[in-house]
Amino acid sequence: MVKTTYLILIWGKFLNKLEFFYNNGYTILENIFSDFECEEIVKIANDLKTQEDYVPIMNIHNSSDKILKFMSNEKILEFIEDVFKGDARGLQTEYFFMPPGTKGFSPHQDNTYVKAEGNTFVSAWIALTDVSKENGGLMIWPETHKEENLESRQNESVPSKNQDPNARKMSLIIPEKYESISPNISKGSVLIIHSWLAHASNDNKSKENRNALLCTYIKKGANFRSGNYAKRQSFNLM
Ligand SMILES: O=C(O)CCC(=O)C(=O)O
Repeated sequence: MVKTTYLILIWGKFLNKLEFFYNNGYTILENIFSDFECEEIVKIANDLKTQEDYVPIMNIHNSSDKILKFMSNEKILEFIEDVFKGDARGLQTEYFFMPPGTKGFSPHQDNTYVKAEGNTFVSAWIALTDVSKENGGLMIWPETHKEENLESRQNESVPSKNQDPNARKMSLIIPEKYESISPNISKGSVLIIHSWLAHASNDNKSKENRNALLCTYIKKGANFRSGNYAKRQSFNLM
């Protein structure tokens, strides 16, 4: 009986997260990875880094089975497959070192680029260090996913050192009624982002790297745009 009550409580907690996600366009899955696991991923990325600068590594899962396994985490997949109501496959990864002074991404919606239909595409942004507004944490505009495809305008100044070359080219035009928040996310926790949620990142004003791994998922069989820079490809998870 105690066991059944416990299971119902856990189930209820999980259902609430899903409901929260549908209403707000995001949710945070707390403490999914240990400090040790996060540090292992940071070390893999640092060892894979070949160039002098800290430009993010696109599709880092292609160079490391550990990262593929990391993104195949059972709790993340369980949540995402509940959103999809079907099987998930990997789509893209990007590793961010974000050293001190790096400028953040401009506001955008991931699905502007991926062009997936309905609930068939979701992003999971994994904090590998404790993140806040101060050190480049994400800025999100809750409920903007309900607007679906918003317009963007071209930014005037584009270049930014140690950043994805597309990170600051365009800025989403977000209706004034939405307010942004910059949630603190602890190392090893995961921000699940709806395909149409408006988000950006703060500049890193701290003295340390802001390490994070973006993992994106597509529902099995769903269509998507591959993209010239991201070169998305649906792949099997572990
Ligand atoms: O990690 C970041 O600073 C932003 C990542 C992001 O928003 C994205 O890749 O869509």
